[in-house]
Amino acid sequence: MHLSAHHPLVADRTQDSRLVQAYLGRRPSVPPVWFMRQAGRSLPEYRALRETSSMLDACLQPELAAEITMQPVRRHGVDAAIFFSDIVIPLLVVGLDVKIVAGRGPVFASPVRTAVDIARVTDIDPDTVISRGGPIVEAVEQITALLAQESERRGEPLPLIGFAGAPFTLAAYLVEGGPSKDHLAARGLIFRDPAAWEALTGWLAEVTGRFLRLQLQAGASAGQLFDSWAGSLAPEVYRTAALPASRRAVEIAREVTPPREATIERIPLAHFGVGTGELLADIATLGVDVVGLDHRVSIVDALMRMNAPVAVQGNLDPALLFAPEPVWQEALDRLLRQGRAASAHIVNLGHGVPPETDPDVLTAIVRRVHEAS
Ligand code: 1CP
Repeated sequence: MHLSAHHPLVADRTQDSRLVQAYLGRRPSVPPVWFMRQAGRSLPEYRALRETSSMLDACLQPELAAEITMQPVRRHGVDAAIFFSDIVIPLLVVGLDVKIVAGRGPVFASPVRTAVDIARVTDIDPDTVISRGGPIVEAVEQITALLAQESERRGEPLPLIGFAGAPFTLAAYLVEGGPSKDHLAARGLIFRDPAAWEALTGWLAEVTGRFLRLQLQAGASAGQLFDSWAGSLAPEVYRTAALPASRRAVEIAREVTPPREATIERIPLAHFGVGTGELLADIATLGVDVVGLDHRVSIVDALMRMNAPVAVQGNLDPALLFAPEPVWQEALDRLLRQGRAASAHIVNLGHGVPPETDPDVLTAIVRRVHEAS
């Protein structure tokens, strides 16, 4: 496969970045910080760019996606960019009818509920995500070029994080047909028709794993699997109905082929889900380098539950973004102290940036993390 000049496996430009060092479990002198959903509605410059195109159109216009990806990097001084896309993009790319409804989220024209619906979807060749993935590859190449320019200004390398949705979370949207509080239709299918469920999540693993691998092959320096809604599963259900497909997606993402001159040993992968406190021992068996935590579990408890050599990422409560400065400062300082118990700690929120956030608070958090050390 074609590798751009800015590819981490070619030039190793980002190998020494704070983020990649921490993702590989080597504690940099200054902990890296980025925010889930750092690009998006909290930024007036994002709202201005998005005025003329729909969310999903913006994701498939390389120049626009690249510009939106760069906005929070330039504004906040975060240590990484995260690809501006969405977890449902690979499903759109392979031909499913999905829209992002403002204020709600992804909505599918036809929910996938019966064995017949599932067969219709799993008939699609997962390689379609690669053959039609031109706009994704192009966007990643543009972003890595822009990051190289920004790195020169800052005097330090800046990596791009690629991402994909985990099979369970994608199935939760597909089976429900849209966002849901309790994911009851999806969780019901697990018990009602385990074979159909396995076929669906198995196919999703092939598609979403390829979507992530495509970004890594095009130049992203790290990847994150978002299993946002896994926390709605009992641990024994997670273990049998979600974990195997996530493991397969990770395996596919790890198939990136390094060129002969590469010196980096691997492209690090992270995992994140909301409310995963009870699942951490299982998540630790996925073989990712980094485990993201939401704010409901402390880093110290998480490390005990995982008992594995992983870096941790998180987990400032997003509600603190609305607190007086001394309140979030104290919580952040406590988080930084806790992070020292891990092999490495990447500062992030416990979930995405709320759209109502004052962006100056995010900039102030980045400054404090960088100055605290
Ligand atoms: O009009 C808009 O601006 C739509 C809002 C929006 C944005 C900015 C959506 C719809 N997706 C995105 C981009 C997006 N989606 C990113 C951007 C990169 C960044 O972080 O800066 C990322 C990483 C995602 C991934 C994503 N989409 C997840 C996993 C992360 C998480 O927050 O848990 C999930 C669950 C989605 C589904 C989705 N897409 C959009 C919304 C509003 C939702 C959530 C709906 C729900 O609550 O179920």
